Amino acid sequence: MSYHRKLRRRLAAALEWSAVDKGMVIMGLLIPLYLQYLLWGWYVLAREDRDKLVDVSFLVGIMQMQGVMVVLGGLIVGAGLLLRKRHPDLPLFQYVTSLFFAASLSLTCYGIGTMSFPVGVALLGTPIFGFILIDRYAVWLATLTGLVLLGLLSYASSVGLIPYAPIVVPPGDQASQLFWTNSMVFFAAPFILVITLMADEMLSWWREREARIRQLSRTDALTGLHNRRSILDALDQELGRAARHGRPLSVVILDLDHFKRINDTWGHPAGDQVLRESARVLRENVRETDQVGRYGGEEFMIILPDADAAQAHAVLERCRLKLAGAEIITEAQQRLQVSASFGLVCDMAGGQLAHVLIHVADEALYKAKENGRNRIEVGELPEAATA
Ligand code: GH3
Ligand code: MG
Ligand code: MG
Repeated sequence: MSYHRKLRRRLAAALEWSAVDKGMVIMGLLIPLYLQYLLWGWYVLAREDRDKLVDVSFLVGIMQMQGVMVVLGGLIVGAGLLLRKRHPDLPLFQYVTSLFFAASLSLTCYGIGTMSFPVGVALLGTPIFGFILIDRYAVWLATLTGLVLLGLLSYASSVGLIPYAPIVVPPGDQASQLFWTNSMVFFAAPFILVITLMADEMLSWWREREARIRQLSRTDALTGLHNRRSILDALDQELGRAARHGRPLSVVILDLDHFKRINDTWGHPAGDQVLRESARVLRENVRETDQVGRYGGEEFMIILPDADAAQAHAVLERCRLKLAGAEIITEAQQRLQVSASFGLVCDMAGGQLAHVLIHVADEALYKAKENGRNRIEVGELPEAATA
């Protein structure tokens, strides 16, 4: 398995993690974020032109607050480590961590302006991330809290109660403009990267899983053929196509002969193997465009598009002979043989209803059984239906 697929599997597994572990993921993302901001702060403080770029006293104040957030975050992580063992499914932990995430980030973001690019990215992106991973009510609560806080801060600065973006010294020259553009990208980048990657991986994984589930829901587990639902869907589709193009369509129901005897004599697992082998023989002896399904216990349906009765009969005769001639060796090294009886019906111009065709094929199958089994009988469509 490629490294990428492994990573996707691991990320997908995170969906099944306990509530506390999911909360820990949030803290695992938040704390490095604060360290990133602190690093930025130290870098700016170390610059000679810092007074042209930032309001140093506000920056130091915000950095102190971020330091406090890291310590608080550490305490929450400590609590998580304790809870993980004893109450791994405590939903409260997700609420606490996501609220802490939203509230502390909103306050921190105030420094660079509540209407800035990183705030927009975080406000839109984090709930997406949250909805994928954690309890949706926790995400709603955190998002609304963040919105209210940002709204209050914006309002307070718009009426002059507090300054807007107090860290930022309005860019005077090109160099400080560039500095602030780069800084905003630097603040937004982790959100963009993590959220885009996470969304891509999760959605790809869901698409893969959906395709797998759809495949499973249409496949018979024992034989790998279409299951009953799927072969009946295929019949409806092929009937529609035959009617549109005025082409013939043949339908066959076949039933293994004396199958109960095989089960009774050799056991159910041997019976299962006979079913698997029969399915393989049928699949290998029809055309690529024909469809084979397991219609019932030991009954199969074959749909042969574009085949009139004579052509279908030829295909089925080959299937019948191959099946009767096959020697099936069971796991216990018993050699078994099986035959089948076939009921065929052909709709010459594709205007029939599925249930009519099935009924006629069933009757032909019954006749094949009556006439000695291991044979093909062709059913006649009722007069009204052929008209
Ligand atoms: P006939 O020639 O008239 O069709 O006789 P038969 O014995 O084949 O017919 P019957 O309908 O009496 O028996 C069908 C048997 O198929 C009964 C059931 O136990 C068996 N069967 C159905 N599904 C499965 C399966 O998935 N595995 C196995 N091993 N047996 C199955
Ligand atoms: Mg049978
Ligand atoms: Mg049967």
